[in-house]
Amino acid sequence: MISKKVTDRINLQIEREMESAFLYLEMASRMVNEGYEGFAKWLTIQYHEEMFHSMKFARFLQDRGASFAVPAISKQEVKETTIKALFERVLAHEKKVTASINELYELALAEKDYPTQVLCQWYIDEQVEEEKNAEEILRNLALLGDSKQGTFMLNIELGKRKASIPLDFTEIGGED
Ligand code: OFO
Repeated sequence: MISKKVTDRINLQIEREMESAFLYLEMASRMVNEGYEGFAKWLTIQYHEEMFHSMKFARFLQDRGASFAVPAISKQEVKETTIKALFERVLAHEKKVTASINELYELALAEKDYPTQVLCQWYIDEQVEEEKNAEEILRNLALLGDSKQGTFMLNIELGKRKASIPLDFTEIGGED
């Protein structure tokens, strides 16, 4: 039986994952307005990934007989004026999410909740990937400097990103 403490903390994590989703959707919308369809595509896929992260937690709660509370997500403001600043925010945000996942893992350890510990390991791996992706984009942007042509080429490159997760949440199994 999952404890109320762990259930509440997972629900909080679901809220944070959905906030991430809405942040990236807002950023994607900004990129479309500025004509950068490739950056927008990358960020839109990131939105779907974050919704997947949320729903994977939700399904886990449901599989363990607990309920998931659909959070009210406030609008995520994006005031960054350059692509570099935008992706610096992505990286800073992912670092915060990593800390939040680690905190959940520590709670699962303290509560001797083994299934939540195993689930958290999936997210711990995922956060390594999330931070690496943002760092890679920032490294590329640093190499390009002020080159508009280079930035446009990176935009084309990132536009090739494909979703690696099921977009239909009912396909999320409790077994993965
Ligand atoms: Fe869910 O990994 Fe980003 O926030």
